[in-house]
Amino acid sequence: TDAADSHSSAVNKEEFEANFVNHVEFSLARNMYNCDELAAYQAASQSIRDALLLDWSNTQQSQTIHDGKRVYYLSLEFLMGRAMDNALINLKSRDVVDGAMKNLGFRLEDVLDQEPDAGLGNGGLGRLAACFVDSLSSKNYSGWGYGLNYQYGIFKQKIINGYQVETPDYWLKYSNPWEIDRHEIQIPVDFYGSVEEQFDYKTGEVKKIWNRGERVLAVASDFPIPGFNTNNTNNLRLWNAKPTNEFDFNKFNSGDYQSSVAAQQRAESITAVLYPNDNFYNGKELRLKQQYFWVAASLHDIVRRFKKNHKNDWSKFPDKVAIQLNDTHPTLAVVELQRILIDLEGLKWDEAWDIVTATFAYTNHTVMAEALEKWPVQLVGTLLPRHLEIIYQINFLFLESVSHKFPYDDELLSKVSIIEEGDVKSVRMAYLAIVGSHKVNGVAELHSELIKTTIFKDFVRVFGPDKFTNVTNGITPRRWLKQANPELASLIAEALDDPDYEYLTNLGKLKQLEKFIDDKKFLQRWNNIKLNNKKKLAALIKSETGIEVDPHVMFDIQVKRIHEYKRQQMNIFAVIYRYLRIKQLLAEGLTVEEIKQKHYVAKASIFGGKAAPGYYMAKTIIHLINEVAEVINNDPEIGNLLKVVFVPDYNVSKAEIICPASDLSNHISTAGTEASGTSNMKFALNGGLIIGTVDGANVEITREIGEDNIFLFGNLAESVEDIRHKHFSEGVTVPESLKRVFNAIESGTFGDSGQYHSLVESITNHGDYYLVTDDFDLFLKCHERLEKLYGNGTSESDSHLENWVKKSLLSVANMGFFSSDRCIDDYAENIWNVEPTNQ
Ligand code: DL6
Repeated sequence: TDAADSHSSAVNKEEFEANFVNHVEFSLARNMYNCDELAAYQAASQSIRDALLLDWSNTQQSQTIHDGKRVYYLSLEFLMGRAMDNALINLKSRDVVDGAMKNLGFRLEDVLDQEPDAGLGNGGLGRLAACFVDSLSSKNYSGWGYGLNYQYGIFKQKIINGYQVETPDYWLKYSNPWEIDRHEIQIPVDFYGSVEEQFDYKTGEVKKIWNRGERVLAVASDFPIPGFNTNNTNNLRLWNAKPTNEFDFNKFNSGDYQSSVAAQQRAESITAVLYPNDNFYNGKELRLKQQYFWVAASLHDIVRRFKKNHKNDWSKFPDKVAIQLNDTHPTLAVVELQRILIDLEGLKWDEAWDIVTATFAYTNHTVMAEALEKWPVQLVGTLLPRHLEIIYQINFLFLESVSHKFPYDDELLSKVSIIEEGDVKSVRMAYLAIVGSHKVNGVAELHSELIKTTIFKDFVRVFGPDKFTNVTNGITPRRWLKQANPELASLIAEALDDPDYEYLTNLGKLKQLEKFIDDKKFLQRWNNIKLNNKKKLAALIKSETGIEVDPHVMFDIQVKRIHEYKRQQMNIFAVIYRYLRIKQLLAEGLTVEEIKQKHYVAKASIFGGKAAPGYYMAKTIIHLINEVAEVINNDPEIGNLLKVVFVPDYNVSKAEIICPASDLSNHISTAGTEASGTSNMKFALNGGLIIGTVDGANVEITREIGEDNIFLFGNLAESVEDIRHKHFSEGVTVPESLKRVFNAIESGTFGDSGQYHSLVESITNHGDYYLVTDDFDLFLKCHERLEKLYGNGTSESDSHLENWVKKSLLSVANMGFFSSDRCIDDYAENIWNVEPTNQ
């Protein structure tokens, strides 16, 4: 089915084999007799990369000649995962390379397994960026990503004695065959120094001169991003920080050669490591340096490219350039472009500002207060003195316009001011991003409504509602269906009579699957694929943890970053409750079989996810899960009725095995806290059902697939504030069910209870901010309901097909909306004003 004709660079078997041998001998300086799997991976990826480069350079050339508008997606995180399998799929060359590798004496699967994940992101935000660059290429847009080439990506998580231990992820250990080092692209980036005023006698104006302090170089590494079924191959440009050749001559002359070199080496620390926080602002100076380094380099690159074609015709800039700010991390780009235009290019403030605001748009990914960036004025002023002045000027003019529109409303002025007064005067980055952009979007309908009524409500008054819009997130079906679940993707291709997998760029076609709803044979094939995927996950679990899970039991999965708002604690409390009940039923004389018949289906509760290294509560939750697993998995009475697993080091490659293997997955955040979620989409697209709260994109998933095909529970976002208030004024009421759980924890059933005190007390004594007590029984009830539908025991029974597998089929059939291709079209039409190029 690898119809490769639509790719000029599709891999040809003989050429690939010859190229492979050539790379083994001349790039790796080895020979075929001592070529191990790692070398085979490197030679194979270099051969595939050679093929990609043809499309890549043709694309860049034709985009330059065409001179259309280009989109630049600025993201501090691109959680790409592995590249080789994805490239083979998008080039439609997987079968060819599979055959070639066999001829060369290798199994493609083993070779693919050698590739380290490019873990340049924390979670949803970074993975979204990765899906977006895939869709930009696949939908024939001219679009580049800009980010940082961290030497250390997200840490590797080990579980030792039940605790998370972080180890560094030096993913570039064996060099990276997918990156093209552009040593010739070096952009100087300056920090510190001071601002000087110079009077220009000719114009009578005062010019601001930034006398820089430290300078570092931004050196580009490029990653070709192939599209599916098209030659369009965009570029992801990631910057590396390098020292300049300047020596600190004072130190050098005074004989302190060592420290002068050390200072130079410090430059590289800017891109050394990804900050491992998800949904949390931690205010480190090096992080602010990373942000400026990245946006300065990217903007100078963009401006240079613009000037090549358009010289100083600045009014055209927004017709040629759209820049999307992925969260507030790149907000300094707004200030930097204004600085370039007024200080370096000599434009007047207003003319420059119109260009800036027409160019930028901003995506918000969270309403959580602790995630919103607020950089201390003092820090910004020291690191970037000229930028701070410009921020003050932006704020001054903005507040002036607000007071024109709303005279005498001082309260409003202080509410919308970009500068927050207080003990630590700071720059509210989200406000700066709003003021500097022409559009602001949230990432799911509920979230986009919430930002308008909570954190940004005053800005809706100031700018009117039209500036605020929604683009519901999506995922790329190339990676999250074809690559992760080849068997299901192939069954769908067969069912849709679509041997070329065109549906992968037209995901609405999945709807046609509905006609198989009463086809028992089809449902059985569907269900067998699920079973095979569960077997693969069971094998992964066995190899990673030693725990044996029976693939015939229900797989109930929650994998995502560990966060109190995502409520893994509620899930593990429910597991404990179930265990206590089972023990009670056994004590009353029931057998395991009887319990399965009458009470509980046999299941494995599978968890995974990283906790930020400094997030104590999240680490406590991981520890509790592991201790509960230890007790339950070693209880000889329980059999396969209940197993608990924590899969260590959850990452993109593991998600590709885990998402296709769920019967049920958990998306159970406190209503109003999860902006969108994207793993909910990955699980549903792979035929797993969802248990979830009315939060984030669960709302739209429900609308698309139908409320009969999803299990929703819990208090709604609109009640959350009132409930919190009630907790505060009347205290928290712990339901009986949860009391039993807390008693078990406190009596030491899962090890020293002292280690869980803060977790339990955050609920019982500190206001239960995430509403665990309010949603716990609803969660249990919802489980009862869904387990009846799942059927007792085996997953092959007729009732299981009728009540469960049909829902699985209907979910997949209606998930077309959640392709990231749809998001990109939406952004293109409503925010960027760009059209696809002709291919
Ligand atoms: O939009 C992508 C992703 C959403 O799916 C998640 O719901 C949301 O939590 C996440 N937000 C962040 C915000 N962090 N910062 N900074 O990661 O975005």
